[in-house]
Amino acid sequence: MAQIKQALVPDIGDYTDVPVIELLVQVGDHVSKDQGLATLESDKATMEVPAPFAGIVREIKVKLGDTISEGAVVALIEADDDAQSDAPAAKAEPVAAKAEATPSTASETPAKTEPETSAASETRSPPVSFDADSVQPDKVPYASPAVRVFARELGVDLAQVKGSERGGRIGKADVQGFVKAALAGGGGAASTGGGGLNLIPWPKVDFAKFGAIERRPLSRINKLAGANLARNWAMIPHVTQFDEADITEMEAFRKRLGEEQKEVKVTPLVFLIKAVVAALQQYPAFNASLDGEELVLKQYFNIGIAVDTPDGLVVPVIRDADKKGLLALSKELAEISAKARDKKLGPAEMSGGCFSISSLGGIGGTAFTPIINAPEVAILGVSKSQTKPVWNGKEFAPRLMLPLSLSYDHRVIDGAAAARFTTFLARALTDLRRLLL
Ligand code: CAO
Repeated sequence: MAQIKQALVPDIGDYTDVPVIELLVQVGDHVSKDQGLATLESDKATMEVPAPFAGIVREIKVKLGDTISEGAVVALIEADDDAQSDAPAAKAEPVAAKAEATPSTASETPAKTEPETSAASETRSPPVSFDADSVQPDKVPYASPAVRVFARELGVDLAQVKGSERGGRIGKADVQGFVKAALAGGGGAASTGGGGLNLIPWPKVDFAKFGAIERRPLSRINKLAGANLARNWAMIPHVTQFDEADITEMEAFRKRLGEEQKEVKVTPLVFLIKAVVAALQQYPAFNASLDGEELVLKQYFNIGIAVDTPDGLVVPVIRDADKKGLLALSKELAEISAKARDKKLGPAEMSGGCFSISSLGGIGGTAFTPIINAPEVAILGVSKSQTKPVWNGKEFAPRLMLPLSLSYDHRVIDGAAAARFTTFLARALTDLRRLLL
C-alpha cells in the first residue's frame, strides 16, 4: 500500500527561521527523488529543499513567506512503491504527532488537514548546503521575498537592479524597469537562459530517432555544481598557466613517511596543500575574492579540495591549513573525502574556502583547465606525475615530474603573477625546505 510520508527540511547548518520564497511543486505533482520542493532564502543565500524520495505530492505544508528551520514539514508525499524501500530510515510515526516539529509560522495549517493515516512517516534528506558561493555579506540586494521570486521568474539578477524605494529597497517596478531596459538594449540583462549573453537557443534533438537511449535525471549535486560551474565559466575570464614540478625528492620523502607510520595514508596532495599555502602567503592576491571594485584579501588559509563522488563533484574545505602538519592534513583529507562520498558533509564543511585544489593525479592525464570556484580567484589542477628525462646541464636524468595547471581570474591576476605563483609552487615542491622560509 502506498505510504504517505513527510518531507522535512534537512540539516541546513546554522540557519534557522529561513523564509520560504518559492514553492516549486503543486499538490498532485509527481516528484522524483531530490527534486526541489521549495526554495528557502536567508538574507545571504538560497537553497532548495529536496524531495527525499519519489512520489505524488499530497499536501504542501508551507506557504510563501513562512519561516522554517531544520525538521519542519514541507510536504506530505505519497511515496512511489519502489521509493519506499530506498527512502533512508523512515520513522513510522503519525504525521499529527510530528506537527510540533514545524515552527509556528509554518504550522498554521489546521490539524484537521492532517491525513488520516497512521502509515505516514518522516523522511529526511542528507544535509543541504545553502549556495555558499552566493554568500555576499553586505552586498545582498534589499528586496522582499515576493520581489525576489518575481525577479527569479524573469531571470533577473537582483544584484544588478537599483532600488528606488526607501533605503534603496528594490520594488517590483524596479525589476520591471530593468527588464524593459534590457529588452530595449539598454545594458541591463536578464541573467538566465543565455538571454543576457545573447546566445542562440540550445539545440533540440530527438536523440531516439538515431538509436536507443536512456534518460537519467541529474543528481541534486550535479544540478547545484552544474549551475555554479556554468556561472563561473561564463562570468570569470579564465586563463590557465601550466607548469611542472620536479617531485623526485618529495616522493622519496613521502614513501619514507608511509613506511615510518601506518596510521594515515600520505598522498602527494597534502604536500600540495602545504606548498599552496606558502604560495598564497607569498602572493596574497591569490588568497582573495573580488567584491565589486574591491579585493578582499583573506588572512586565513582555508583550502577547498575537489572530491569526486558517485553523485558528482563536491568541494569540502580544510580550514587553517597553514596551522596543520602533513599527517594532520592527511587524516583530515581522508575524513572529508570519506564523508563526501557517504553524503555526510554538512554545509559548514563546504564553505569558507580561499583557494581550491582539484587533483586528478590518482587517475591520470597530463593537464587540464579547472574552473575557478567563485568567489575564489584561482584554482590549482594537479595531474599524474611521470618520470621524464630532464636536462640537468650535463645530461638527461630521470626525474619525477608533477603537472600543475593553475586557472586564474584575469580580472584580478596578471599572467606574470600566475607564472610567478606556479614557479614558486614548483620550487617549493622540488625542495620542501623552502616551505620553512
Ligand atoms: N601523481 C601520481 N600519483 C598520484 C598523484 C599524482 N599527482 N596523486 C595521487 N596519486 C596516487 C596516490 O599516491 C595514491 O597512490 P597509492 O594508492 O599507490 O598510494 C593514488 O594515486 C590514489 O590517490 P587518491 O586519489 O586516493 O588520493 P589523493 O589524496 O590524491 O586524492 C581526492 C584525494 C579526494 C582529491 C581524490 O580521491 C579525488 O576525489 N579526486 C578527484 C577530484 C576531481 O574530480 N577533480 C575534478 C574536478 S573538475 O571536474
